[in-house]
Amino acid sequence: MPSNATPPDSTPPDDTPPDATSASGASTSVPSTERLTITGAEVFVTCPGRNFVTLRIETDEGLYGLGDATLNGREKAVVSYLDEHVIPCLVGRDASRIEDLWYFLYRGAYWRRGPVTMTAVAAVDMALWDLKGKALGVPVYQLLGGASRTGVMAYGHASGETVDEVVDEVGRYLDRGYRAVRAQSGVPGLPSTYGVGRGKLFYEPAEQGLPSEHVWSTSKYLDHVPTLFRRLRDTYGSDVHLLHDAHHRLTPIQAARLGQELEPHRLFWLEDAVPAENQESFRIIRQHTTTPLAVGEVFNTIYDAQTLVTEQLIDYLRTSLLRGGGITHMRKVAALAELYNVKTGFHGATDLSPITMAAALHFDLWVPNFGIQEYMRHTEATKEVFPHAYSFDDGYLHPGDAPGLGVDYDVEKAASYPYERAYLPVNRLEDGTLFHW
Ligand code: EZ4
Ligand code: CO
Repeated sequence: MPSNATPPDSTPPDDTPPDATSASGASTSVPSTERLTITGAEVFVTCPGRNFVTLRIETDEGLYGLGDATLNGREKAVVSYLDEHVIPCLVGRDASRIEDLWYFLYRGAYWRRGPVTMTAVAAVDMALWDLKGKALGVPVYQLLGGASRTGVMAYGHASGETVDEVVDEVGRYLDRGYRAVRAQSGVPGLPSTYGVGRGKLFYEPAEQGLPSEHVWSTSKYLDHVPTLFRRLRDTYGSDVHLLHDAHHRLTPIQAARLGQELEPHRLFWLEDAVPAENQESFRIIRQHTTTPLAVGEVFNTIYDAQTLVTEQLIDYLRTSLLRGGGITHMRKVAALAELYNVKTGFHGATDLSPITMAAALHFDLWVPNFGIQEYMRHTEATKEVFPHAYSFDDGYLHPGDAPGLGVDYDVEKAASYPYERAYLPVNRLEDGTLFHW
């Protein structure tokens, strides 16, 4: 071992020994959760309809914790990051020290942030919260501070090639009890549109094989969207929450125009109006429209949202636990957002596994500034591979009361669905220019 290496189980020098005597002379007994030594960890890849990467951390107590490590279209990069660079460092460490391990992986890497790194960090973090809940015999939402609500409002995805199809599909969600529905439609004059599903009540963004290509016209899109929401309001009235995702394709001033034109239809939110690398873009949109704004499914850390939150440029932050470094980091992000009246609205597409969904639901049930939870149903095969305690009833999700996250991973069933290369599509303008999503 090199001379500057610290043994994994060493106690930091400033730790107070458990038998220390206080200044008053009384003996202070510092309660401590028992040490839970990590004995090993394994990464699994399965494709029950789509690819998922799962981290399982094992301990000397025989308990294991599960974390989601799926990065849509870049799955193997995270597998390698975990196998080669994270797992060797975990073995022998104390799984009960979640915060310390988070900083070990974040600060210790030197190369901070980025989707691959932060997905790997999130996978470890989820697995450690799962382990702590199991070790203490409580669901994770109890560890966070307990339930702030009785259920987690979810929104579903309605889509169709035509406005008529979308209207019918929104109706199907309302029949199932949903209070909130995202609506996306094909655009007249464009052969295909991302976000328009291939099946009823189910939508999967990635496609097997190499990336397919869509053709995009912002002007055709902008002319069409207000028509869709006028029809939806005329049909279903004002009670249902309606949401829409622009997938980062507009300029700030185009987003401002769309926001204005949608104001009469009172959207719950307009999502990803512009690419958000440039947080200042939202100042322009905000100056022009009262349509609520949501962004953040591609963010990795608090720094991606700092300006947006502290200048109150958005209403909902969509960074999922999976992209944002897990529960440990996202609760700091949520606390900052709470100060500025920004609510959560976690990403919950099918490319986040049931482990992320479970972790999100524990977080959502607790977090004071909860807004809404995206919920795209997984395939039946996915549910078999990941048996879970969470449930949907009458528009609301609940994480259940199983200890930890309440999700398992059936290694044998998973093995019957081997990895298949899959990608999100790419998007080109009518003249062939490669465009934003
Ligand atoms: O494009 O999850 O709001 N949901 C979305 C998703 C994302 C995919 C990317 O992997 O925008 O469909
Ligand atoms: Co989105």
